[in-house]
Amino acid sequence: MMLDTIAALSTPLGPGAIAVIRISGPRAEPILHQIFSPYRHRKEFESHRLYHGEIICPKMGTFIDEVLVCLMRGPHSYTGEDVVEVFCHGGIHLPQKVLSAVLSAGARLAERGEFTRRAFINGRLDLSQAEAVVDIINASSDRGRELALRQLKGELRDTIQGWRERLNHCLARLEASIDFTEEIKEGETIQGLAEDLETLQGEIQKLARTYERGRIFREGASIVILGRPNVGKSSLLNYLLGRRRAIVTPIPGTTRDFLEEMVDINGLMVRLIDTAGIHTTENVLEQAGIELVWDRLSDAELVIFLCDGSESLTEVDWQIMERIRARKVIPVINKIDLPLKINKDELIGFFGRPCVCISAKYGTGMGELKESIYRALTDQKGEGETGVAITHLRQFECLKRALAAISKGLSFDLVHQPECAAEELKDALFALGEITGDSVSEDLLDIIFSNFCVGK
Ligand SMILES: Nc1nc2c(ncn2[C@@H]2O[C@H](COP(=O)(O)OP(=O)(O)OP(=O)(O)O)[C@@H](O)[C@H]2O)c(=O)[nH]1
Ligand SMILES: [Mg+2]
Repeated sequence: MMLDTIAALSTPLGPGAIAVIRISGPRAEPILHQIFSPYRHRKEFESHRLYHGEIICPKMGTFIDEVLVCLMRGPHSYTGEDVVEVFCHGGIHLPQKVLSAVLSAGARLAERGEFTRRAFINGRLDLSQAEAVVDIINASSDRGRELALRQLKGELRDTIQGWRERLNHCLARLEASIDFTEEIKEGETIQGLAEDLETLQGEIQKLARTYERGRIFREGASIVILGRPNVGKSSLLNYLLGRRRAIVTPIPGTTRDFLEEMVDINGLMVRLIDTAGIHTTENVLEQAGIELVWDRLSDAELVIFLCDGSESLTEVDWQIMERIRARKVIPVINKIDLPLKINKDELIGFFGRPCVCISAKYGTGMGELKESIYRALTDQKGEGETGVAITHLRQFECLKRALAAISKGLSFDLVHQPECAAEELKDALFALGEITGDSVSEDLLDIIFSNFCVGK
């Protein structure tokens, strides 16, 4: 039972037409009566209706702003408690004046994520949905937003809850076999149990494998365009960006430093990095630029290896290829508008994957390149997602722990050591419960909700 009433500004402070102040808790409605004077006299407010009127300072009785207010009585509100939202004029000064009035009428300033934390505690959201709320606010791409919305609808929660029910059933069968009686023969209740657990293990593994993709949808990815001088790296960056950001000239060694730009690739936000052409040089400035390329490469998710199709692969091309062999690479042949001299098969043979042919100057092959980038980063075609995916390291760690516990459980002789196996299944249940928040400590909640903004 939560007794205090919290309030916060739910929109960013700054110039804007409207700001929203949110109040939640048992005193939300009395506070509304104290600070709000409706233009049409009324004693009671109906839930989920907008009212027009004035905010009055509860101490001085002075007029603060003309506003709209809405009372949403619990449990039919975001937090599950009585909630009031005040829509006042935006700006820097005014919303703070309205908030001060609310606070002096008896509310306390909310902490980060406290509204959502209350929604979680009141069972309006599970923890995976609460995490999705932050992801929606922070989403920088269509795919990231789609995935967060699906998580908010409860797809991940439903999947996890289904698994917990099945695990609970397995546990019950194991426990029945521990105290088997005359009627139940030894081992009878656990027939087929190992197979059931293995099936479950397979499903959990499948979800765990979506983490890399989910993370990239949520956070985006870095892609380095790599190649020797003059192959068209900066032209490619410019084309994908849709503007002339990088200098392009026929002079090899035009790009000295690296350039980073955010680009939307089929709904995925990626950081595209144009680099200095790799070659052997005595020039200290160029050497420094080339060193930076290798630095940037270390934390990139994908490398676009660009070569010039109007020339054969050179010594330097081969040296670069050798160095990126172990990385996730898309080999790309540029300048296909010119007569081709490059031996495509050598490139395909080396990387063991198809190469994409483009003309960065004329835009040929860009659709295919974007599709390849999307697929390489997500292991999927770019036409909308199917199935649930996890997006947070925390969720991934919980799945790993559940998998380890099930494996350990299966390593026991289920007929003769059912107690040992049962202990492991309990651990697996606990780990899965941490994803939805069924089993979670206050400390963990503090960490999760500290990532929220105030007012959410
Ligand atoms: N014909 C043709 N020329 C291209 C194409 N792409 C780039 N070029 C030309 O190739 C030259 C080098 O292009 P850049 O984009 O500056 O090449 P870069 O790889 O960034 O070169 P550095 O910065 O020196 O490493 C320019 O003259 C471009 O116009 C293409 O698809 N076809
Ligand atoms: Mg360049």
